[in-house]
Amino acid sequence: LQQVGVTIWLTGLSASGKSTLAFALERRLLSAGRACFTLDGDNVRHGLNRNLGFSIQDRSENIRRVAEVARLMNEAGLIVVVALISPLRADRLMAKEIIGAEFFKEVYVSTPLEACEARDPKGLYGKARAGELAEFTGISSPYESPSSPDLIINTLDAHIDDAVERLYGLIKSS
Ligand code: GGZ
Repeated sequence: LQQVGVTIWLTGLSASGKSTLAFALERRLLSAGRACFTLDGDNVRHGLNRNLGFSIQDRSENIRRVAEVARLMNEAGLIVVVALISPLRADRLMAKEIIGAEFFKEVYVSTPLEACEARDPKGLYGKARAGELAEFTGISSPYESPSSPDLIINTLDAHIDDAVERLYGLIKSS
């Protein structure tokens, strides 16, 4: 069994479905006997990155640290699934450079803002619209969509199992 550590980097808005896809892909990989680990923004921000907020600078540092951890895990042979909003092209490019272009697959979870806002599972969009939450991605902080991602998943028209198979295909072809 070939064990090459690659990083699947999911970028997209809050509530776009990144975490759901990441953990579903992790289950798929583990059941295929592949060692993998998911680095999810919401989780990492409770530990390693608990001192970081949502300014442009702090997001950049969040992304840098996660990319460095992903690289270490790749070196150890793990497949890493990253789920971070990672809103700016420059920061995603930095992540690609840290991890190494050949081990980095960029996936755009392209669920539109209106759909993410309608879902609003944590009420964050509501708070952002009410002015109670500053620098919220898509409302009061920018999101730059990827110009040439390796894969695009729109959770509005993709079934989760199909999306996971497409993600799995990215790993098999690497
Ligand atoms: C964006 C925020 C914010 C602001 C809190 N902007 O959907 P969630 O709730 O569960 O996950 C989001 C998470 C975003 O963290 P990331 O580390 O992925 O962001 S970045 O890559 O930009 O550094 C969201 C919650 O944190 N959250 N405040 N102002 N998302």
